[in-house]
Amino acid sequence: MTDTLTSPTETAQGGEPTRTLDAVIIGAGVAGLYQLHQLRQQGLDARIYDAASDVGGTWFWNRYPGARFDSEAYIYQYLFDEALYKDWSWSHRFPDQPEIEQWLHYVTDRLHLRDHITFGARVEQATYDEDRARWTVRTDTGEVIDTQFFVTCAGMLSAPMDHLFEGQDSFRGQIVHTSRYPESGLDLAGRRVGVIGNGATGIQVIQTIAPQVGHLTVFARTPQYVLPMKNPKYGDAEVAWYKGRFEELKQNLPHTFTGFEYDFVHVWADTPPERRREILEDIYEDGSLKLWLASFGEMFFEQEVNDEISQFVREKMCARLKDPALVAALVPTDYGFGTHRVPLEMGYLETFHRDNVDLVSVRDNPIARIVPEGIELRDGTVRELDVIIMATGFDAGTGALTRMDIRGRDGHTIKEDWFTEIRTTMGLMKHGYPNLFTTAVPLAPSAALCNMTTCLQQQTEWINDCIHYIREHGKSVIEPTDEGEQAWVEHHDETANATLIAGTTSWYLGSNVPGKPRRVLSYTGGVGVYRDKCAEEAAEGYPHFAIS
Ligand code: NA7
Repeated sequence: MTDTLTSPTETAQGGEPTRTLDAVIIGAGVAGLYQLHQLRQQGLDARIYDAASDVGGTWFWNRYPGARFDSEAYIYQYLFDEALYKDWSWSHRFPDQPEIEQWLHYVTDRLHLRDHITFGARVEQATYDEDRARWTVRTDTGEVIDTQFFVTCAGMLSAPMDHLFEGQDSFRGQIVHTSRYPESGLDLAGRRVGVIGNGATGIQVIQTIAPQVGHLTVFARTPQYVLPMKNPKYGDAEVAWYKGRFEELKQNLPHTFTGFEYDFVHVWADTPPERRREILEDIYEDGSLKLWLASFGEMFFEQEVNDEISQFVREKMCARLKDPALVAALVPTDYGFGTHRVPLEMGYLETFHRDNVDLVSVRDNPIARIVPEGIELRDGTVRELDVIIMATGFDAGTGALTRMDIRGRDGHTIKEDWFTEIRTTMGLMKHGYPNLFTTAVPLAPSAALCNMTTCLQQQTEWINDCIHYIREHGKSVIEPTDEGEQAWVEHHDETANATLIAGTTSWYLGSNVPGKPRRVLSYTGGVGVYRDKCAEEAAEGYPHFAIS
């Protein structure tokens, strides 16, 4: 373990460091907390830096009305410690943000992590010094950290798309992105509120605030396939039931296709047509993401299967909508079910039947600008508003790191590299950036298609084992080879391009960010397969990496 006193060594860009560490971790969310715990357990002087004022990551920032899980709480869990799992009891199947935030406080305190986290410090810059084989990491609070390992646990959906419209600053009312919603909330009672966006976030906001506001105007562009959530309260019996399944979940979750407890058990081709409908009806009634993640796997690969399942979901949605204009604006017809992120909802569609709610389809008449009074559309009409809530999404997977200045070997910068082409080695490292480890970045399931706790535990454990291996073998530096990275990128693309997702347009391919190179962000070979490939790489002594 190195000393945390100021080192006399010069840092990469000159100047003495204010602190010397073995490992800097960015982010005190699900991944960062567990990474810190593991690295400290193996004896490293590791520290988290986080711009937030407390732990939580995604669950710190996303405190908008209605924010909640749509993974079942008992699987959105750490499974490395049975007592940690069993000593926390969830109140609902899909709890809300305040409870999730409290759970992460519980984890932090149980693992005694708080003293090893610097809050309120955003990492802005990091430079790799090849001669010293060390990183210099700089924060916006003036800390300069000299570290051997640099691990980013900065979240896949943490860089908000919050400056999208001309005139945003001219708005006379309040304007807020969902991931920057104030902790004290906003007073919406009696006010004219506009929500831009109807992705998973917008849907949660819309259904929650509609009864609270004076008038709600929803600006929706692309319709979403939605599934109704069933969210029972958990009493002692339910809590005992899921806790009793700890071992089973621990064995099962890491090996399913998406890190959920359920998997694709039905095969369309082997199922008689009348039975298919029964299966879909049955799974639909579960009130979870099961219809998407555990019905017929062929829906991701075969257009005809996808067409039939899409039609099933459309029928369910249409049956709940009274007005053909709402059907036209809210029910998707030009992409297939499951090829975009599927949101769970509670009364979202019925919200549009309320007298105080208006739907403005901005597909053919887009938002032109924000003006002092509200939102102006291309046809010149202005919707007057007191509050605008931007549920406009994130620069997913890459944004957290491209918004920092990260400089690797030979003048490589993450920003330039990923604006040219998005490449990683298994989403865990990147050629040109020795000793930089990444989580929740592209080309791994944790970039989108995963129950995040399952994937982040696996990634941080892989990183921890890798660092252990290097130290145990008397080595100090690891970096993926160019050929190794190329092999992973080719495998990723081959797998992704076989899916129907590859032909769509959403944040899954970075299409929501101007200039972002197009690539399916998430590895689509499955969580279990990905895990096996990562484990194989380690077991074989990291053949796609150079270690020195
Ligand atoms: P999403 O799913 O990226 O949704 C963003 C929404 O904002 C979506 O409806 C967009 O419409 C809309 N949007 C973005 N820009 C505009 C403009 N310029 N005009 C009108 N509408 C716009 O983000 P979420 O936060 O909902 O969800 C992200 C993930 O967080 C989610 O999948 C969960 O995993 C948690 P578009 O679809 O682009 O037409």
